[in-house]
Amino acid sequence: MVFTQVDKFSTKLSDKGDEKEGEQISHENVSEVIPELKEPPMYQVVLLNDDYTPMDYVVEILESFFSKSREEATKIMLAIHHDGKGICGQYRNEIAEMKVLQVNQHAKLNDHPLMAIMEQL
Ligand code: TYC
Repeated sequence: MVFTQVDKFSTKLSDKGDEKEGEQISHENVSEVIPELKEPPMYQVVLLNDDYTPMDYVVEILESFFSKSREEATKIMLAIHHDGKGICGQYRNEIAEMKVLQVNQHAKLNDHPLMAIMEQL
């Protein structure tokens, strides 16, 4: 049985061949090992500054949706306030999308213009 692992994301497609262990594998067999899709991209969730959302509310959002400590959340909130935007965390697509939706929905329900977006890394 031929099992050629080109990298950890490769898959064996054929059982053809009966090389012994350590035996060189022919090009014919190597071509049967097709790499699977690349690792999915990561996204950063970014909070945008505005003139109206209370600072305390932003700190609460960072604590509850992004698991930041009070101290860390305060630093991030102030960085956003000064720089216009700031990174809250990095996630895979589905998780980043969910965070953005949850934050924007929460802000809307509480009548704040706070907005989260996601950016592919
Ligand atoms: N700029 C806001 C204020 O002065 C505070 C704020 C910080 C708003 C971060 C949004 O993502 C934000 N009240």
